[in-house]
Order: sequence, then C-alpha cells, then structure tokens
Amino acid sequence: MGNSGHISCFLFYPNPSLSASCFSRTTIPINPNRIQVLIHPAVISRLSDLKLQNRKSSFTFCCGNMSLEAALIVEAANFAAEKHKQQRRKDPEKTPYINHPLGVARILSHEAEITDTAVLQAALLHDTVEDTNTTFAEIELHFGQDVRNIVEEVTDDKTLPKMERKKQQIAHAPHCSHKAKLVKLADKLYNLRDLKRCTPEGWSEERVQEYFQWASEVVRGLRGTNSILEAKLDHLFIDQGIAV
Ligand SMILES: [Mn+2]
Repeated sequence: MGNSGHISCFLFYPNPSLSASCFSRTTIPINPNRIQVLIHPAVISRLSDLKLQNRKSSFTFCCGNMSLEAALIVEAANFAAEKHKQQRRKDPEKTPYINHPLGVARILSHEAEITDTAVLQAALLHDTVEDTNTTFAEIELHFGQDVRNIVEEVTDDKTLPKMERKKQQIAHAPHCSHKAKLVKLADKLYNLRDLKRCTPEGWSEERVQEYFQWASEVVRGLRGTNSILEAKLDHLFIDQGIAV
C-alpha cells in the first residue's frame, strides 16, 4: 500500500439480506495519517462465507495489517466476553466465565493444531446461547451460518431436565459434525482438567467421579475426530481409573 494517491478497495454496505451485492469495487483517497473504514459486523462475518478472491487484501486495508481470520476470531472473543461479563465459573476461585471459552479455543489452536477459523470462533461462542440471552439468529447475524451451525450442535436443550440433557449429550455425540466434535472434545478436556485443578464448591468425590464417567461416555461417541485431543482425554480417564 502506498502512502499517497488512491487505493482500490471494496466498499461495504450493511445489507440485511447479506447478499454478495453488498460489495462493490471502488477507489478512495488515502490519508496517510488516518485510515478508517467502518464495516457493519454482519458484513465482516459474511466475508468468511463468500468466496472472494482477494478478500484478505481487501480486509487488510480495513483492519490495518491484521488478517481477516485474526479479526474474525478477535470479534468472537469480544462478543463472548460481553455476553458472559456477569458470569463466574463454579470453582472456589470464582474464575471469570470467559476464561472457559478462551481456554477451549486455545486447546484447539495450541494443542490440537486447529486452524479452521469457524471452529475457533464457535469454541469462543459455544456457551453463549446455552448460558446467556444470546440467540442462534444473533450468532448467525454476526458470525455467519457455519459458526451458527457448530454452536447449535454443541448447545444443550435447556428446556429438558439436567439428567435428560446429560443423556442426550451421550446419544447425540456420534451424530455431530466433525467441527462440532472438535469443540466438544476441547470443552470436555478443559472441564476435566479444571475439575482436577480444583473441585467446585459443594462437589463430593463421588460427584467428581460420576462426572468423569459421564464425560468418558460422551467422548466415546466423539472418537476418530482428533488423535491429540483423544489421547489427552484418555490420559485423564485412565488417571481417574476409568477404562477407555
Ligand atoms: Mn463449555
């Protein structure tokens, strides 16, 4: 990018129907001191779904040198932080809830070597519908259909009693998409590590053991998805005296 003259770029319009027609090519003058373009969040999320040849370079213009993928992931982290801002985890330290989705996404990126942006976004957002006032429509509006579908697959039906929801997780696990299975594996790995790190207030040893047992049954239906995550989960199960 030069520092004077004009630059060829995409012009973005907020368009409720999110059709490709919300893009048009144009040229705008460059201000070397301040480049600022506002893009509607729905359009940003839609970028990942559209097969734009040079979408990356168009976005580079919009967000300095940040890649489109990085911007989409930061957007999801911020959305989840806003939604979970009043919530705490059940551990005695009352850890901020957002530590959990951030940790799940980190397990996927840093341990399982997952680079799929939609999977990492869905990991960050995976508890927003289940545990806050967020709707699936809202997830789709901001992050697109692919992310919405993954979040939908990993969200429990809260109208069911707790025991029923736990049974449903075991039953549904084998029928999930590959992307949803990745998020589920990382979610279980995070929660089991957390349980070992420190027991939630009011949990007996038996309850911890029951949780491990249940988690191992869910994981059984997720196998064949990611060998790194499955090996790490198996290690935890064996350590807890559970056959895998
Ligand atoms: Mn979770």
